[in-house]
Amino acid sequence: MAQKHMSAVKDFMDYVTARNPHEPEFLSAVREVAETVIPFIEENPKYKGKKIMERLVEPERVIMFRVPWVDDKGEIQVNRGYRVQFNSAIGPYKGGLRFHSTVNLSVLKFLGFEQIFKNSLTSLPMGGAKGGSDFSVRGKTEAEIMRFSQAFMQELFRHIGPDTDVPAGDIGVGGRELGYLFGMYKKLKNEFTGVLTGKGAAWGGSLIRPEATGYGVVYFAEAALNHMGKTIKGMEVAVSGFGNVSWGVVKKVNQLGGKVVTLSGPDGYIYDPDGVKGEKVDFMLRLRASNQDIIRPYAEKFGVEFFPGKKPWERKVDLAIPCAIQNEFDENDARMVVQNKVIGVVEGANMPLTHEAVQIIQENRLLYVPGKAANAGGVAVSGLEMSQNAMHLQWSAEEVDRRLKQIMENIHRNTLKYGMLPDGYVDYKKGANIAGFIKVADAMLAQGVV
Ligand code: 2IT
Repeated sequence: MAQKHMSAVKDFMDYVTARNPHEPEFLSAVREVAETVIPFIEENPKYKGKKIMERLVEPERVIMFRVPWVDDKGEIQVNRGYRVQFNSAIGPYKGGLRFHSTVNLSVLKFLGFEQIFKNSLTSLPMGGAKGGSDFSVRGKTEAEIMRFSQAFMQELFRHIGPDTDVPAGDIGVGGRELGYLFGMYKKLKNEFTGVLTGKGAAWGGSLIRPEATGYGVVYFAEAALNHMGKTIKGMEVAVSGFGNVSWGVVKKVNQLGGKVVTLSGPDGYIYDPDGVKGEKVDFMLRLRASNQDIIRPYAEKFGVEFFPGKKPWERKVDLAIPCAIQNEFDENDARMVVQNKVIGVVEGANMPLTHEAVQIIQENRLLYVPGKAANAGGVAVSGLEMSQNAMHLQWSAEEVDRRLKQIMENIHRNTLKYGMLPDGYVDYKKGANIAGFIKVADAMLAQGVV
């Protein structure tokens, strides 16, 4: 980076840090974008001097609310609810809800900020948002999850709507939770509308939405591998997590002839040399529904090795796809992956790699694809669900999958356009940030200072 650009990035980061001093996750998401987008702005008179980045880092609105509910023992519980409505320049606010113990304002601002660029990349008209609560489904009963979800929607409902803000799922919010959230919204508003995506197929949901995030990750990985003259067919893949994203990745890797040999939880990882396939894939869904948040039962049921407290990145594989949570993959993991001659790392989760890990991977010229490009298939099919809801019809699974594949290949082309470096290496981070930025920035400039 040129010296003048470096100091522009530093000045901007000092400004953002001073305004958001206690938000490390948010600051690191902003830094990832600023380092690639500020030099681009500096070189483009159209964007220079318009304070676009200063406007972008300020959410249009943050809603924080009390979520009181009664547990099975009759005790009153209090959680905190949030919706960060970050940017609506290119469409209604859109982004998931996360129910997890680590949720706080910084985490949701990081996710909402990422969502602006991700949604822009899909080419569909969706602004950026994120929400959730510090509630964890771990150890909760079905009835407790229902009461909490209802209590959460009792406040959120007045801030969302099919043309205003359309939430979906994320960690801890799957089909079950979305059902309870949708039921309460419908009761309060007396309206059956497409206010949430990821709905069940029988009540307004899109086919393939549950699979979409993971399928999209693998479509993107395949496009990037093809660009290198390779294919995922025959490859061994290390995956972390065992939730929605991992599940979709496993299914699509299998379909394309690859093999996923690891899954993980907060308790460690399993190594399955035969590959996660057949009934093992369905078992992932049962593990998720058990609300225990551990992977060990997989090893016990299928007689494979379990490595307590370890991460899958120590395995010698062809490709690594972290699908669990932010910052799960650090610089030591990056060094291990480089040493093991892994082809690259494709992010299934949102920012699973730390800043230092990304640097090491890219410096060593390994393939690196950021989540905002690779996992955009989830929100893309959410966008397709909104279209189907607006038209009051439902496309076939084949139709949705075909459109998803097309969207991911389109994102790949677009990121390639801005990410190709003079030495032929593709900086997908740079490509995704700039391609995502341009559409939002153009819309903001057109709409004036609002
Ligand atoms: O991180 C994400 O892109 C999501 N959790 C999905 C958001 C959505 O609105 O489908």
